[in-house]
Amino acid sequence: MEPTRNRLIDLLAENTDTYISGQTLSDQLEISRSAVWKHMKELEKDGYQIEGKPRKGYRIISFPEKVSANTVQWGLTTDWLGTTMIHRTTIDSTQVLAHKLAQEGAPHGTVVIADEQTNGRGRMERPWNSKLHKGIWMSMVLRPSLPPHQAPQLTLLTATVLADVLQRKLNQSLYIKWPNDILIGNKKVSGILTELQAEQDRIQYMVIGIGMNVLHQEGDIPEELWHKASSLLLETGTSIQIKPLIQEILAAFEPTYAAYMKQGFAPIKRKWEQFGFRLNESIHIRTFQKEWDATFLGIADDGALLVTDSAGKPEKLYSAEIDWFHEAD
Ligand code: BTX
Repeated sequence: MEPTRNRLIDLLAENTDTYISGQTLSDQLEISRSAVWKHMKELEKDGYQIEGKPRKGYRIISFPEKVSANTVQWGLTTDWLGTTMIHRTTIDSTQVLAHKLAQEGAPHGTVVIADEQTNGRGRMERPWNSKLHKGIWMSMVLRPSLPPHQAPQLTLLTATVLADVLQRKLNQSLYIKWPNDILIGNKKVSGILTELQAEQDRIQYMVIGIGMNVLHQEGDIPEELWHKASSLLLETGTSIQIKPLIQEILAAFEPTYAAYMKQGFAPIKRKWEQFGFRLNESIHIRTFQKEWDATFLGIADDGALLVTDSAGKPEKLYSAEIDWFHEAD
């Protein structure tokens, strides 16, 4: 957020029980009184309720729940993630805008958030339902100095961050279904889409998209997804506010990413396996050549799925059709 506006909110927030004069604000922020007034009008548009009294000054009455770049950035505890933030009420896909901004040179840590996506996408161009004000629809631009083959590790890292944040908030068991779904019970509440612009040996930038169903009630989920999708509200009975949840995810992502860049993938792999759906259980696998019942052993250092082959030896899988719910006889 613009630093002046952030400081203005800080000043108002420190003085909620008293009025603070326009002159004091103008002195402290080193801007003119008309500039103070303009900032107030912008804050009101974001849903801050500010009372202005002649000869007394300004007092903040309520802080918005509304999501905007200002409201998310105020109180955000990150150093670089979300310092550049773009919010749209409606967008085709936050991935599309994030790619465009990245190509135009947007800095590492740029975040794009929308209240609604009209053309949200999952992997392999599958559609991602993104209903207005019901969930988190967000993309992060990252510029890691990594070779492209390590990119899948960042998908798994993101999944551990989401699982950790949700577990802290919900006190409910949840799972990560390889590679990128967060499940509560057997239903998907969140998905991650990692896209990459890379040269042969270097990532130029990545866009990590996070979709999370937060406040959907039954009618908000399309009928064709009822059997596999749900929301935090439907699964836990708790209405979680979207703005603080975004802030928590960003605040948890930043140090996890920093630790990964320093220490590598091993801690992430351990964490991922704590949440791994069907770990050490039987799953059914189909590839072009064959199909077999396997035991899910975990994930390999490069993010591949580790299963037993038909002879019972460990095998890495990068893509296959997996029947996760298969019960061995
Ligand atoms: P995925 O390919 O693993 O999952 C897509 C599949 O999930 C769909 O084919 C459908 O069956 C199901 N699905 C669709 N919408 C939902 C939903 N809201 N909840 C649960 N299941 C659903 C997962 O892809 C990656 C999703 C990333 C979405 C984010 S939102 C912000 C960013 N912008 C964007 O366009 N995509 C990402």
